[in-house]
Amino acid sequence: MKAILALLLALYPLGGVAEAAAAAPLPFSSIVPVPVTATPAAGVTYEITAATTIYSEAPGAGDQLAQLLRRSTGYPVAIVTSPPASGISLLLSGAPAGAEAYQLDVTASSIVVRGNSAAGLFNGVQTLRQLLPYAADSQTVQPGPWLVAGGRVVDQPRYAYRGAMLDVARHFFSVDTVRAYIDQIALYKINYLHLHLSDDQGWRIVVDSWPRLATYGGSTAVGGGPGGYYTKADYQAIVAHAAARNVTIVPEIDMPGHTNAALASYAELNCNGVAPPLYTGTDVGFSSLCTAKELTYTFVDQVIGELAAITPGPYLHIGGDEAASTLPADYATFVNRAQQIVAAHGKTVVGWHDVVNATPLPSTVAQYWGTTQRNTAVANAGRKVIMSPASKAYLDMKYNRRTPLGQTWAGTIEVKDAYGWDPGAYLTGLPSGQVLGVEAPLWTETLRTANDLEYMAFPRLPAIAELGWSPYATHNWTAFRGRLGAQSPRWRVMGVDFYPSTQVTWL
Ligand code: TNX
Repeated sequence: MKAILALLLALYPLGGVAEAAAAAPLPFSSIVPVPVTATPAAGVTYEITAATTIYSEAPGAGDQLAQLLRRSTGYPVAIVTSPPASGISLLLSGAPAGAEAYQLDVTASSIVVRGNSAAGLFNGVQTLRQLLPYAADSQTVQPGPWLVAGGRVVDQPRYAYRGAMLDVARHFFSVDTVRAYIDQIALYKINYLHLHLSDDQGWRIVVDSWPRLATYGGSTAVGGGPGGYYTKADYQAIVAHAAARNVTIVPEIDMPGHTNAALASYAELNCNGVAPPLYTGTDVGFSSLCTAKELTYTFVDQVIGELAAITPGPYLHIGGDEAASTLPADYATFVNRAQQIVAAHGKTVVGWHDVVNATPLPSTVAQYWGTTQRNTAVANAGRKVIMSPASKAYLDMKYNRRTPLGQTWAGTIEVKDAYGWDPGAYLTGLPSGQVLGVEAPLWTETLRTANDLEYMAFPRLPAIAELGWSPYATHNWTAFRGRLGAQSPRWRVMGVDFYPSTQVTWL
């Protein structure tokens, strides 16, 4: 046993990080995404004890931290009504400027998180979580000591939009699986979850005015499985779970292509009035709504209206990608009308970058999914862009040729590739101020289980999260791989499956 430990320490000489197992607090150098400034106070530690209490001016963040600590420490961790002299305080004052900014101060006697909003406090608590011993994420009571390294973190995001996308259409995922994914992405300060709710293989949300969309259009999946769909209550439960973790849901109804499930559910949506069969393969580009029929726009208005009514976030995604079965002029007509409908329901349009081929509204956001750095139509469109280049940010691409899951059409993406680009300078000619942020899409043609999702998302999702949060001046692969390697013990405690890339030294 001793020999194995000595061997491990010789193999992984990561100083403070390796010693964490022997009760030294986790170092500031293990935080992902790397903060703007993190200044350790040498020799100072705070110890969470049976006497530790929490005061919070944003109930959600305080309650969540208390629950986490109660579960794993077994201490009472009471919520108190004024800042404790020796304890944890989450304060809505004294924070650095910025809606999502926070400051974290750890001294020998207290932990203080300051933010200007609940979002700022939530972000600060995520940093604190990463400084807690790995065992703090356990579902059962663990032995202490519960030491937190002393010092100050002052931090704020580079981009307002830091997204993840989950394709629940190709394979359906339960509310519990989506909740778990939200918990995992929130730890890395991802603040938007885009749900791809409809595609050729399945329609996954109840629409009361078109009930067969879910009951028939949602009845299968890639490979012919049973499919499934969310009731409105399910969707609202996801929205609420996300909101409590500073994550805003962006629902997508993909149109006018990727619509076979809808066309199969209602014959009258087809130009020829004949419903095609349900589809369980993985081709793209073969289906289209009938852009010449007025009924199509009634359909879009009712679907978007019902979805907007249960979506508190500002964005509604209309897809618009790979509409190979829609003539270009019809595509423009359709997208232009669809975005007016979204606007009439009070939401801002997001569309895959193909929508620049129509006449995007000034507020329409284009999501770039290309595989190259050159796309002048997108760069010159004068619209905000979310960066999801498929050859960098697509979590469904294989890590290498031997990866059992995933696809390769945009290449293979190792951790270093996922990390190795600058969202602010990637698309040639796009002014850096036009970049709204980044998003890591997870398409699920080949993914069926929660484990499959985790294996493809981790460790690349934290890489994309860091590109979205941290100032580019901090970009450094060697430092990043060290921080990333320090995450794996927490993933093991949380039960998160991950790809143990050989590019990273895992603890
Ligand atoms: C392309 S990128 C698609 C999706 C597929 C994905 C698989 C984009 C907007 N559309 O329909 O699921 O590739 O990687």
